[in-house]
Amino acid sequence: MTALDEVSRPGRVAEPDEAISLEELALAARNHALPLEALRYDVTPVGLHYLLIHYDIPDLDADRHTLTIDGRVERPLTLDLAALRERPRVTRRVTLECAGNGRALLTPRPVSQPWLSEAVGTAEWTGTPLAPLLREAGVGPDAVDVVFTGADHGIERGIEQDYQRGLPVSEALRDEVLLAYEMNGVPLLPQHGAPLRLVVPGWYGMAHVKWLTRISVLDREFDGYQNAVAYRVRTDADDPGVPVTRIEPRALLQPPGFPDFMSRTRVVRPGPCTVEGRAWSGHAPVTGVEVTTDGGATWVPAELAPARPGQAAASGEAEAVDDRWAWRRWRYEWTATPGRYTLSARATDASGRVQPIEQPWNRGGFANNLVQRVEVLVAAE
Ligand SMILES: Nc1nc2c(c(=O)[nH]1)N[C@H]1C(S)=C(S)[C@@H](COP(=O)(O)O)O[C@H]1N2
Ligand SMILES: [Mo]
Repeated sequence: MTALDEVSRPGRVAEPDEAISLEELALAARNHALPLEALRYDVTPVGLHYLLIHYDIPDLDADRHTLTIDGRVERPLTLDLAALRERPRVTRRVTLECAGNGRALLTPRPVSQPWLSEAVGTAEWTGTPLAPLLREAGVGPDAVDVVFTGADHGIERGIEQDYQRGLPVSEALRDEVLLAYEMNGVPLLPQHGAPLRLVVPGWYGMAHVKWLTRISVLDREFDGYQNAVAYRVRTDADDPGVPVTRIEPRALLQPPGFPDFMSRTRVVRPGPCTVEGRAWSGHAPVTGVEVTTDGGATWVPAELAPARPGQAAASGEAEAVDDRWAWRRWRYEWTATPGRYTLSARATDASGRVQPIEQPWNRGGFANNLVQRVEVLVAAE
């Protein structure tokens, strides 16, 4: 036992009737989700985008910030923000989702940031592609992983660390991976990684390292905490598990009608009711969304909005914005008759993955894409 262990908790799963603790509430109050009504926006307004910060937002000065590329490269590089901004500029519309989304709804509940179903958002990220920079630095033929280091520092499960994530070199060299300095056409806000973050389209949030200071190429697999200990799908504490990578398909409903303050149950008036929402997957394009209004007894296809590659950018970019990695809108016309209902939607993608209706449980509560349940009361005044 070290001194740090005294203030740091081991990973654990809640007891059967254990309520959410003040520690979990403290995390939830810092790290907010997307208000579900904000699913109405194609691009999530910056302040409504979900947030996940392991430690503290670091105190960084954009004018003095530098990025170093080193490790197994022929020519290590150090660039400031001005140099990065002079490089080719690209905007991509990308849906980000936290790997722990849905955790608090699992039984038993893994104790960590207690997300419900809405740790998601879509932004237009502007920056410069990473691959040309790595090629300029000269990635060695023996490269295995690329490690991205953030300026934030803390302790997790007794281990003091800078936030660091390794990415396989083949993923780091994908055309779509960006070093982003703007979000929705404005400089990154402090909470989203200012002045520089990584964006890895298709991957769960933990890969998109914020407050980026260093990129190091390794000739071996990165064995740092966030890859080797956290972010692994394990059935029990001794299971080495498999790494969390790409986003599993998910559909969310923009809850219809209006809510009760405490229960969040929706009240809908009898008659025609448009049930709509968004669906996404980091593996392959979404190919279908089905809706149930009877708690899962019957599923009916929703209408999926066309994928619109090349649509005009909300960020005011002259060039068309690539939205292959962004969520798609879907809708279903429901005729609501008085009664109580549980509404759900489930997404399927082109890889054949379908959202499960049984919880995909694992110890960390990762990549859980169990269908959302929205309780609705259809009642006249
Ligand atoms: N440096 C650093 N990068 C980070 C994190 C962090 O705590 N520190 N959190 C990660 C996680 S777990 C998620 S889900 C996303 C959240 O990005 P957002 O807050 O911009 O939505 O950032 C990722 N990048
Ligand atoms: Mo996350």
